Amino acid sequence: MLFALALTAAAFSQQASAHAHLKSQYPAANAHAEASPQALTLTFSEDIEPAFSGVEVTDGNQKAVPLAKAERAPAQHNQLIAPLQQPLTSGQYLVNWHVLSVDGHKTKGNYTFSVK
Ligand SMILES: [Cu+2]
Repeated sequence: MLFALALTAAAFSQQASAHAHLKSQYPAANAHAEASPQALTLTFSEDIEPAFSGVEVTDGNQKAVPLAKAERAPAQHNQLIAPLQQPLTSGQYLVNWHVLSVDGHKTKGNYTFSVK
């Protein structure tokens, strides 16, 4: 009984201190995409607040790539989707993301991918 309670408490405190870390993304980090994606999709370890979360992309010349405002996926609150306003041309891209997780913690990071 005590053991079970201790386990529950441990699981709960781990949950409470978890931040939104980037779990997976499309196109994948370091991927060489065959063609331009229609949107960037970032999936986090925790649910996020879309109003305080965003994605910026720059090309190989550090020029900003036009993106529509990133939205949280309607049925998956840990997923951020940033539609591209025009197809990406061949080259290397840097993705900078920042999110506010529902527990109130901010996290950010970046990764690159390229389009053939
Ligand atoms: Cu947190």
